[in-house]
Amino acid sequence: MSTNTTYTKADYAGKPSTLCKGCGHDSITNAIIQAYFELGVNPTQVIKLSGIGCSSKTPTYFMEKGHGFNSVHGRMPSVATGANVANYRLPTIGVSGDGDTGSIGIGQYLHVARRNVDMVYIIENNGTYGLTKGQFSATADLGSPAKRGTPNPFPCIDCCAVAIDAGATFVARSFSGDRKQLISLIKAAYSHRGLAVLDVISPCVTFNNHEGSTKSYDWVKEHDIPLQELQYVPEKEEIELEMKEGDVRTIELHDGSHLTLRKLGKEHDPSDRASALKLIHDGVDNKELVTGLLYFNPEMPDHNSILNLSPTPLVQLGEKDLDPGPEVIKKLNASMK
Ligand SMILES: Cc1ncc(C[n+]2csc(CCOP(=O)(O)OP(=O)(O)O)c2C)c(N)n1
Ligand code: SF4
Ligand SMILES: [Mg+2]
Repeated sequence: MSTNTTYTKADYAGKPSTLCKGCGHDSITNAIIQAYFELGVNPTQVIKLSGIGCSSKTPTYFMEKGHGFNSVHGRMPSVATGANVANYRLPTIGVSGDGDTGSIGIGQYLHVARRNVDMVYIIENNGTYGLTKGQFSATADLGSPAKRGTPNPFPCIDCCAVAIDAGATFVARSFSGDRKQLISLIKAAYSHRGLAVLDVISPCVTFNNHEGSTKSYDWVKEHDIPLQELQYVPEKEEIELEMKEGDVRTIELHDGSHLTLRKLGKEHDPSDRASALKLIHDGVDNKELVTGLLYFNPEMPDHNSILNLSPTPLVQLGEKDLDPGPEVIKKLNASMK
């Protein structure tokens, strides 16, 4: 439920989508709109970024008055890092595709994770290059057939495993068709200080929704194993569980809000890095799609804290604030001789 009385839901909308009817990416856009509306985020004061792809078109479809930048293919992470360093007060959300992140952008992705840049990073993962008409991306599973039947000869890159290995501090997987889980995870990702990766399986109805594809709606529905039932509780609200009884655990996020997790099936401790990686790799081997919060580490400082930036965002510093004066410059020059 939303306690947002400052903005209407329409304030979070963008231009009408031009994607194919039924594309998973549109469901993710709707979940972003709902989550940011419920959080009460000022929709004009966000940084929204993307690379290139059908997925990367989607920031146009939400928070129209936010600060948007559509970067080069696979280069969103470096633009996001720069934007976040320039003004850490504006929350940053990046939307990417499995091609944009797992193929051409894999190098930049590793470094944004390693630096723990404070942003929500959503991968709209359909296992294919939708925009360029259906080639396999690096997240397509080994043996999963293309639309004309050719099996993928290469093993997949798992964007969650790679992010955990590289140093990301909040890593979750979801499905565009599981709106409730997705909205809770987006809200929790927003409240986390550091890199929050959401790898969302998002079927491409035009090029990768056929029988046998491990990114089709039918396959995902049949193989989805949610780890937890999730409930996001805002900072100001008391934790009143809507959940049925069970094994419930609550984690506190950096802004004082909470995420409660009720164990559904498999035993998993999201603070255990090694077991998160094992869970993901076992999932690939056993053809199971494990969704939910996979890994969470609130202890690591985020990129801006590591850089020890001034409390005033860099973008607001004037010439006077930045000029140390002739004496300091003289000393500095002398020290370099
Ligand atoms: C440097 C560069 N190389 C290749 C392309 C062609 N290209 C555009 S989008 C794309 C793949 C997009 O796939 P993905 O990120 O998974 O997005 P989707 O369309 O599936 O949502 C490619 C290869 C490009 N635009 N720029
Ligand atoms: S081609 Fe695929 S990914 Fe692109 S809009 Fe259509 S369904 Fe979505
Ligand atoms: Mg794709």
